Amino acid sequence: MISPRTGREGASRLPAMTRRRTEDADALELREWIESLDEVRLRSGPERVAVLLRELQIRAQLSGVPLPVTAQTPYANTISPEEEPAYPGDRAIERRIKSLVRWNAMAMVVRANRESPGIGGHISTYASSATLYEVGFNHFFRGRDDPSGGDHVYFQGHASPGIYARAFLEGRLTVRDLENFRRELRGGGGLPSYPHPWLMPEFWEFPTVSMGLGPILALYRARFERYLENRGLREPSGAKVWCFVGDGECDEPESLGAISLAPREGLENLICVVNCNLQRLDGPVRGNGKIIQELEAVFRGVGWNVIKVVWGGGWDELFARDPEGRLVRRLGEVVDGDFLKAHVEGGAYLRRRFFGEDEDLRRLVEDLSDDELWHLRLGGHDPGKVHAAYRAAVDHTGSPTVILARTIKGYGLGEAGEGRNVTHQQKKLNEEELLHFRDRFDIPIPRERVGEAPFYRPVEGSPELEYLLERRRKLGGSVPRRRIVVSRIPPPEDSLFAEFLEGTKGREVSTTMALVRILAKLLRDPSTERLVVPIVPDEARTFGMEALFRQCGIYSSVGQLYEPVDAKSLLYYREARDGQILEEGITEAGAMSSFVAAGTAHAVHGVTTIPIFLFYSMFGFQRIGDLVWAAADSRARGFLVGATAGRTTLAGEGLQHQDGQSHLLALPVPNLRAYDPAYAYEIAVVVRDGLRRMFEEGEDVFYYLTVGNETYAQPAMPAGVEEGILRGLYPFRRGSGGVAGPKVHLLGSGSILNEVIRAQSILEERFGVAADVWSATSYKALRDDALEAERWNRLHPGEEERIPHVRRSFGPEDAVFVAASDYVTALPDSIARWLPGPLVPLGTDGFGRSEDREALRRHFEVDHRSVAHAALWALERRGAAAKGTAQKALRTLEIDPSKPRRP
Ligand SMILES: Cc1ncc(C[n+]2csc(CCOP(=O)(O)OP(=O)(O)O)c2C)c(N)n1
Ligand SMILES: [Mg+2]
Repeated sequence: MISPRTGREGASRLPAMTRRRTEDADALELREWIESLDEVRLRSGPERVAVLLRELQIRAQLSGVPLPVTAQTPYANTISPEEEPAYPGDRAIERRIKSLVRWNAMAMVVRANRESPGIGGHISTYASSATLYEVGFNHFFRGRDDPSGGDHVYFQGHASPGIYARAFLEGRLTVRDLENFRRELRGGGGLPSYPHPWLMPEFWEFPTVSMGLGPILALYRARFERYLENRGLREPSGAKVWCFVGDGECDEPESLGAISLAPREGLENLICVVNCNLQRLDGPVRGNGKIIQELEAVFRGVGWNVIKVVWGGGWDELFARDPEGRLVRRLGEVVDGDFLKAHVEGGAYLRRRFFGEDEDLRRLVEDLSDDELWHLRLGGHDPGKVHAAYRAAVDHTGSPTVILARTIKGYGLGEAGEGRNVTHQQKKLNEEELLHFRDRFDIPIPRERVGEAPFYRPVEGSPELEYLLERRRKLGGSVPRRRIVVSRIPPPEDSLFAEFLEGTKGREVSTTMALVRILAKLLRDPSTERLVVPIVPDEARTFGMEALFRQCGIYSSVGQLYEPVDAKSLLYYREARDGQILEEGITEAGAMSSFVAAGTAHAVHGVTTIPIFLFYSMFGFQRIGDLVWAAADSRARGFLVGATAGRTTLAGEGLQHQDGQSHLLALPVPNLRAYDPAYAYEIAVVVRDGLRRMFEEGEDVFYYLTVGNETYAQPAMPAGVEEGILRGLYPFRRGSGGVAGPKVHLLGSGSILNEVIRAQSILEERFGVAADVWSATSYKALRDDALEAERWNRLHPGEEERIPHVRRSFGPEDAVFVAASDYVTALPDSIARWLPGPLVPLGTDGFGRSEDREALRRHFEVDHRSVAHAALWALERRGAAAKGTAQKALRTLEIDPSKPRRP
């Protein structure tokens, strides 16, 4: 290094010097630099020092000096041209392949929209990322047959036409498939708009299109892979998780909110590629700023290895001819909005706007024509640069890598939308635009046919197909591919559940305690002990799970580097490399992402695991509903457990905490089985059934159970009710005394069943009314079953009618119904039309309150008095009780009718 004052070469360049003299020289040199700095500061102020340091930083980076981590580096490529490895493939043939993929991807969307205007689809996202994907397909993404078991690639959802188009060239999809893009319901099938394992279970692995979910799911997937390895459930494989993300997508909290986990866990198996086309749907991502610089700071700040791929090879020479770094500096000043404008305006504008204000810069590009200047490629469109970045990312150790690749949205569309604000929505190209596209990418389609936008696949045996198939063979087969390794887990012995069926003989326990006990036993049962993955977002003590810390340990990739404060206690906070519990901290989204990773491990990692995710029920479906939807789409299996559930069962916590709606939010999730169990035996029956269906029979369903923290004596299971428990309704206790007139049926769920049982006694003892009590374990199950039967009957009018479980449960006699639960009234209402009599639904609509259970149940009118009164009112309306009965009962039951309904 040259000293700024003496101009002398630094000691590090003089190997012949003795150690002592080298140290002296180093010290002297350092002193001189510091004195220079001080001098400048005194003479010209701190601002000038900052300017000089920035200049030096640019100089250092351009000459290949690795700099210590700082938030931002100059607006230049991280990898210098000298560091780029030679390209391992045939660039010309790869370009031809890529061009064909581009064409077919575009043609799919154009043709779909010609035939069905408004059917949608995206051309411009893939157009911007084609090189990012093709370099991956030809050189990096390993398929399932690779010894690693394959990489896990999360494709940007809107790039799916490109992924289909490549699968078409690989011979995995047919012309008909492509013709039926976004026409899934057509005969012969079609292709879904976006990656959905539910719809293409042998193709897509990961749903990504709800922005932000791909990144967080990928991140926790990478961590889960480590978990499997550290626990000895899978051999370390070296497989990578590749996550392709949009730059606009990075604004979703899920995209960046969890990124600090990855460096903390040293997830070198995670590579995130951000397609920085500087645009989102409506316009620029950061018109007034620089998204690449912003993302660099965010990722680098938490310890990611950041590789910027901003400029293509054509720029290298310009930078080389500008050792002062004027060009990098200027490009660092230009805001993204200006870059976008320059791309649309062309070379003359670019020259004037970026190079025109500085004599040296003008000279730097004077031997380039406007057109040449304009066509200098960006980094994300240069396979050499992209390859170098991927190579560096794959070889990097110790931390995750993010590649920030600068691209152009709608690349190749020209006037039809390249880089324009409307490009995201561009779905139609006219003949002229198609011709332009054909010519730009040399697609061998004759002029007279271009207007039809025909799909193009070279003949079998052509060099392009041979090359592409050979590359994929070498890399372990096609990607994406979802492949299930069948591994059936035999269910635990029935004896595991026996104690729960017997009841607690008067001892008061909560359903949460019962569930945690089942979990603890599964963690000891030979068939499930290693495979259960308990997941909690910092709530284990709330649910009484702390004994599990000791029993099976909390997973930590580094073990436990400290002595826990409670080391001497029996239940100390034990972290271990092979710990089993995923204690995620306060992130329901992260915990849910772990649930998805564990619940799909059979299809992604070749190991079946059984996730049991316990969360504060209010912060489940309400907060992370979209991740639940993605879990469903992913065909994840496992148990979601909403603990401290129920608007009135969770006392004291008030409006934000008391959950009275999660079962309603669970209602639309098609493959979810949701239960609101009242007693320990109901939980045992549901969990046993879930284990059988999901892990023995391999059904793609998952379960949701709510459990409460109210303690009460758990009764023994009545005989013969298992099927009813699973189907959603069974008779818990019949009323005594045969009274003439309509039958009274009282339905109760969860802890509110106890109120209903009390109401039964009140009705009998104080009003002489006999009522049957039913436990309604799942309105969702009842409704799904009834809808199914109803539909069948509608479509098979001549045949014997199917009778849904809810209807079959009750006799043909005249009856009235009261249904009470700790959830909103919409739930029981959802089955009302299959009941053979009028229903009075009682529920907890409205905001919760900080109060005790008794007051809460009175407030929401789901207490025993309200249930009894509702039954009397229903009877009176039916003409089966004397006029005035309900009015009188208000007084007897101490119900204040003037109490306002306060949401
Ligand atoms: C959660 C969510 N919100 C909104 C959308 C609608 N949407 C689809 S694509 C898009 C813009 C994407 O921009 P970017 O992430 O930059 O991707 P690009 O197409 O530019 O590569 C939006 C807003 C969505 N899919 N998901
Ligand atoms: Mg974008």
